Amino acid sequence: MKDRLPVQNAPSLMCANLLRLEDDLRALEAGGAAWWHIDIMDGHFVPNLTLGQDFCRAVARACPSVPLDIHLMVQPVEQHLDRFLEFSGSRISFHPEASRDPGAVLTRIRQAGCHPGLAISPSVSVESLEPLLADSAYACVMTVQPGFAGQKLIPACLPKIGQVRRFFGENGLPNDIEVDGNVSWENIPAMVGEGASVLVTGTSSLFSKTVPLEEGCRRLRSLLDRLA
Ligand code: S6P
Ligand code: MG
Repeated sequence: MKDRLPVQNAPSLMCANLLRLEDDLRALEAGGAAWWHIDIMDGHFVPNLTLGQDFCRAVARACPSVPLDIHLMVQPVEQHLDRFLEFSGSRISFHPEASRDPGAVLTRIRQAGCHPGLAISPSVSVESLEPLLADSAYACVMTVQPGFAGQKLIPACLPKIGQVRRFFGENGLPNDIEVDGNVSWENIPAMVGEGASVLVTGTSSLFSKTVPLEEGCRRLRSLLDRLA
């Protein structure tokens, strides 16, 4: 497992306690969160509605030491993209099948000083995205259907992490691969084994109702140390 990128934690804030969001942010920041994963859903591309631009602003203001990792689940991407380009230095991923011109979206995100990523839905093959992947800063491989927290892993999605890792390797791209969906204590070893370098942590791990966030962050760190 040499030459692997260090594995980072990107807590999914739709799973946080929104009534005590700042407490959760502080606990996660102290626990080593590398990115704030923020799901933007439009009730159209996915059936759910979630967070938006004002939420991103509030988080960026409250805790600027951790950059945003914005996951757009909106269609058309072009209709909402501009709202998120103000978060310079952030990562912004989108689903290319929800865009009229995914190449242009990658360019616009980059021109705004953000890092463009491709979110890969379970139904979309890695091969079909190769030209776009070559122009992206990272990939977000979804291991559940986009739309809801608390789903079960789709096992057929796991090898896609390895496929993207090989594609980036063969093209000399030292890009992160996020994995998003049912990133549980049980699933993390296989996900990291395939080459995931950013874990979107949600209800399956850190945001359990029974274990405090601080303890969850310690558990994650010790699991990742063992896998290193
Ligand atoms: C799902 C969304 C995810 C969820 C995350 C929740 O559409 O993109 O980021 O927030 O998957 O984690 P879990 O552990 O409940 O699956
Ligand atoms: Mg997400």
